[in-house]
Order: sequence, then C-alpha cells, then structure tokens
Amino acid sequence: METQIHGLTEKIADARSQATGQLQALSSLGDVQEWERAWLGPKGEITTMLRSLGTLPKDERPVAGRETQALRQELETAFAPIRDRIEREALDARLEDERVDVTLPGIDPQIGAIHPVSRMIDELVEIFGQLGFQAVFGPEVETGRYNFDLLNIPADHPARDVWDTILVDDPTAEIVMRTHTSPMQARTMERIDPPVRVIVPGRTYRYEAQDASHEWMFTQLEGLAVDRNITMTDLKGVLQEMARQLFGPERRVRFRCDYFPFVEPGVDFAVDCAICSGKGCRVCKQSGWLEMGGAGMVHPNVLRGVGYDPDEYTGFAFGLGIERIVMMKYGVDDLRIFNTNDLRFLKKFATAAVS
Ligand code: FA5
Repeated sequence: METQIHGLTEKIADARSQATGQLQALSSLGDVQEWERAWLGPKGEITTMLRSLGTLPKDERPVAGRETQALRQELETAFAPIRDRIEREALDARLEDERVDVTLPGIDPQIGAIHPVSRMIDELVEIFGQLGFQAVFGPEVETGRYNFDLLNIPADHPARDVWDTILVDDPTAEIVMRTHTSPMQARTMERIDPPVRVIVPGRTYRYEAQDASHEWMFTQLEGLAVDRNITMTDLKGVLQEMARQLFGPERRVRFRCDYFPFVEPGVDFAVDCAICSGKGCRVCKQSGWLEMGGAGMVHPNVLRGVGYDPDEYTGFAFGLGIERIVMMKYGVDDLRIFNTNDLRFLKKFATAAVS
C-alpha cells in the first residue's frame, strides 16, 4: 500500500517537473495547443492519471485524488499566462504582417455608364411621358404584314426590295428584321381602342452601306397619337415641345413635304440648330436646320387596316433616328462609333449630364 501511494506521489512529481519544463520551452501557437492537449486535454496525462485512481485501494484514493487535482490546478495556473503571452505575440506578428497603409492612394474602380443611345431613350421616354405618351416595345423580327402591308406599303414598293430589308427566313415567308419602328403602329392599334398615345423606342435594321450617318443597325423612336380631332397642329406642338426640352427653349420646328406611304400628308421635320441659332455652322452643315425624322397624319388605309373608322378618328405619327439626335446634341460626327465599344468615346458620356 505504502509503495502504491509512494509510487503515485513520485509519478505526480515526475509529471510536474516534465510538464513545467516543457511549459518553459513553448514558443509557438502550435506548441501551446500541443502542450494543452498532452497535459490538460480530455485524453491528456492528468485525465489519464485521474482515471487510474480507481485501481488504487479505496482509502488511498482521496489523497491521491487531491494531489492529482492539485497538480492540475498548478499546471493550469502556470499555463494560462504563457498561453496568453504566446497568443498575443502571434496576433501582434499577424497584425504587423497584414498591416495596411491607409494613407496609400487607392485604385479607382472602373465604373460603367449607360450607353449614350440608352440615355437618350430614357430622356425621350421622360419628355413624352410628360406629354401623355406611354412607351411600348415591339419585336425586332417582324412579318411583312406589320412591317409593310398594314403600313400601306404595297408589294411593289421599293422599300420591300431585298436591298433595304434584311430577311431572316425563306423570302417567300417574308420574315424580316424590322426596318423601322412603325410596325408597332398597327400592333398597338390592334390591341387597344382610341385614344392612343404611344412611343416606341427600339432597334431597327436595314441592308444599307455604312457611312458616317448610316448604319445597318440603328435606333428609332416612333410616336403615334390617334383620337377624335387630332390635327397637324398637335403633331407640330408635340415635336416642338420635344425639341425645346432636348435642345433648349426657343427652338423652332420645320416641316417639309415628304412621302411615306403610311401618312398623308407626310413631312420630314427638322429643328433649327441650337448651336448657331439657325445661322449655319459645322454641326448643321451650314443649313441652320437639323433633320430629325419623318412624320405625318396617319393614312386612312392604316386606320382601316386595324379596324378604326377614319371618318371618326384621325392621328399623327412620327419616327426619328435616336443616334442622329445624340450626334446633334453632343456634336458627334460619325454614327458608326456608337457600336464600336470604344471606351475613349463611351467614357465621355460617363459623367456628361443629359439635361
Ligand atoms: C422611317 O423609318 C419612317 N418609319 C418614319 C416615319 C414614322 C414617318 C411615322 C412617318 C410616320 P426614315 O427611313 O426616313 O423613316 O427613317 C427615320 C429616321 O431614322 C431618319 O430620319 C434617320 O434619323 C434615321 N435613320 C434612317 N436610316 C438610318 C440609318 N441607316 N442609320 C442611322 N439612322 C437612320
């Protein structure tokens, strides 16, 4: 019995000197974890010793238990400050390592911007919204029926010629890339009864040679108003208001006779040049006027085609090229640049306020 207790006391003393000796040698976070696991952990030396108490005779267990617990306490007390110091040193080293100099100049993030054509669409939607027009959108792939037939463009009209129109299917089926936004006139009128007041922004496509003012893909904005007693005066007033808001007050609108099969009478319309107030400059090519698009009173055949009675209703329609308006407003001299993804050009619009 003597020897057993004696043996345990020796074992405790051994453990004490071994554990405290190792404790002094700890230097890294890994060492700390390793030591704690080996001595104080659930499978560590002290726990093993406590478990083995059961093998001692009953009356020796309390003394042996107390001594082992005392050793545990002692080791815990010695371990805590060493662990804290090593953890603090490791944290300090890490902070030093990851130090960020907040006084260094930053790297500007690349900020995208709305494309100038999209911005102009937004601006036009806003202007026409104030005038009571609702924006609607239509398919870019159209049938000959909407792109031509219902717009009073007969089968032998040159606009139906393949040289202007991009066909996307068997020519006999006449599925086309829409050549203008006007097909949405019939599509809208088929859906609703008058009064109608819509604008249609969107992409259009033509089989055309490209130059500084012509693209094979470009953007138009269609306008359509149908009601009782609509006249040319309403058309002029609406376009004048658009010109005023786009290019500033005192802008004048000019109508000249033009021919489009789906309007009668038909006009082309221009705004006097805001840059030179109509005197003539580089932007308006010395003419004093900026051409904007075509317009006119909706042809009775178009109204009839969608089931409207032309004796009861009249309407006006217009269509303008959005790239051309951006060009006029910002003095851009080549339309092809809009689709080149040239950041030097696009960045100019990143901060340019569209008034
Ligand atoms: C039309 O497309 C008619 N649908 C407009 C219209 C609507 C008239 C309603 C009457 C009533 P036009 O082909 O002229 O018309 O085109 C209208 C505008 O689109 C032109 O003034 C021009 O600004 C623009 N445009 C036409 N072709 C091109 C092109 N290839 N590249 C860039 N813009 C173009």
